[in-house]
Amino acid sequence: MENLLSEMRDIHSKSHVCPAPGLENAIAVLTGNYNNLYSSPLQRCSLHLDPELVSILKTSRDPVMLTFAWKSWRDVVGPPSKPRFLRLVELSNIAARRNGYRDAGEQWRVEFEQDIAPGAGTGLEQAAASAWAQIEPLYRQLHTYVRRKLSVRYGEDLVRPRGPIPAHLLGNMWSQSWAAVEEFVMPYPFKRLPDVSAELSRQGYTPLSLLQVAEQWFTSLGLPAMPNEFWRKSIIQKPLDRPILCSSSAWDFCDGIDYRLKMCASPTYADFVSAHHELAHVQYYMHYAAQPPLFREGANPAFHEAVGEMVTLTVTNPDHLQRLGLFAGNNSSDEEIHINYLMRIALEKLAFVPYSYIVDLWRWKVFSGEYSAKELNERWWQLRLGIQGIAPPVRRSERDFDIAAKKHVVTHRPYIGYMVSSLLQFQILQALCRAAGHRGNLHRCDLQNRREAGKLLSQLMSSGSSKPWPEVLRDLTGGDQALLDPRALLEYFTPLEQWLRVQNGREGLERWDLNDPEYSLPWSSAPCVTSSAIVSVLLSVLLLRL
Ligand code: X8Z
Ligand code: ZN
Repeated sequence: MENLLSEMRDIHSKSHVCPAPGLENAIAVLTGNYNNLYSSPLQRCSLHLDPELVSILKTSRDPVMLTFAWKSWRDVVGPPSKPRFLRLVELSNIAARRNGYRDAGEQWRVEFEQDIAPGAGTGLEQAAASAWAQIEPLYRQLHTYVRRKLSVRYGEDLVRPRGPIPAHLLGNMWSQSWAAVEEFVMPYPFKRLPDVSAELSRQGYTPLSLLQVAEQWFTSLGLPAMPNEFWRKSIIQKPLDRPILCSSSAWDFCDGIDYRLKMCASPTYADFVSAHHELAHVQYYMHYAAQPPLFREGANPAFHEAVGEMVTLTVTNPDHLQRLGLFAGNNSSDEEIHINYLMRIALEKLAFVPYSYIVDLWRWKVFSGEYSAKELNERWWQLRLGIQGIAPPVRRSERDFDIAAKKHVVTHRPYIGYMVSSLLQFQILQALCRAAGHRGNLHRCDLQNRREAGKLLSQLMSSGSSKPWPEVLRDLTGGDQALLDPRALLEYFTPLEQWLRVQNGREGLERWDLNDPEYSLPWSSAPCVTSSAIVSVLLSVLLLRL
């Protein structure tokens, strides 16, 4: 297993592609990578997933370029990963069965303590399906609206008015976050959301002052400041003397003193968000430090991320940004600004829910044998279409293995925790805002200085994984919520949902179905071909008779 994992990790991190003929200049401009223009043929093929291909997907608006980046990444990683992945599934299942589980999917799900006992049930599967059923109507409203705007931008031939959205047009390699197409879909384009990056730069923020603002948010709730050790040993800006991997992370050295951050902070909105998120992880570490080592974790695998994301939800709202002086010259009480803000959050977090569901739904069914090795890609695209409403930009077959485009799949890391956390962050936010006595819409809840909320958050984090998560949730919410309870998320987005329903108007637009020729994409017209083939055979028979 370790060998297979290491081979797949290498395929993922080392694969690179060559610019398609005719796109070299445009790619150089988009990615800032000029190797492909001036180097030897070998060096020319230097487009990696990150940063080049990811950034093409994010910034290009040319469907040919987008198709190139989307397809070429899948071409290089899919086929070599497939046999290795299949063998990994076999071995994982053998190991799981020796441990008394039906298959590796069940072993993964047990981490969430929803299944009653090994081999006894699939509680998490049911909980996820039921949560998705409740969120789907809201998601379809967002999908319908975004599709219409993309249809205006790219034309109805490419984005069918009643069809799925082509996967390469959503600004993300996996169509998991739609934040990069914000410019096409802002409800009130003239009511601009705060340009936090510009303000941070203008006001001369440094990596240190950015982190201090985040620290101050926690201390204002009565939570502890970062210890001296943290400030002494963390990396908060990109070192000049050596290369490092810049993705942000927070570290617990498990001695009750040493906590560190690794981040290449710069004065941008993304890093403002990330600083709060990472410090939330450190707060969690500090709070459960008194627990025995086994319990120094989140209450279940989704809690750590959920707490971090909850903090980013409350610190990005326009009221809070105005309080920090990062929303210059605008009136944060304008309702239209808040609809814009809700759209921004929906593109990031609501669009992500079905994606975070299907990655493991697919893997659970592969582990259990419900999906056979002969239909892996077809089944993946059935979920992509049926649940996400996304279609591939070019025809796919079983020679492709598109799910391998995602790192968590080839590194064999469970993904359902991201779905749980997508819902849980709203549950935690709702509970803290209630404790803080917040009235009115949930998306306008600003927790700064709310010590009652801080106390509750402290309590949640201090128990680590020493209590079953339902107890932790009960203590937090006062009783009536389950894991994967979407009510708080739905409450949060209510004003946007009402707005979307008015915009989308006509009934039935929220549908997509590749079996219906009216909705189908140019290359996926099997039903039309079949029916026209039948018609032509009938006509020939008729003509012959005549
Ligand atoms: O993998 C991550 C984090 C590390 S836990 C960067 N995320 C998922 C992804 O990138 O697919 C965060 C959002 C979902
Ligand atoms: Zn995190």
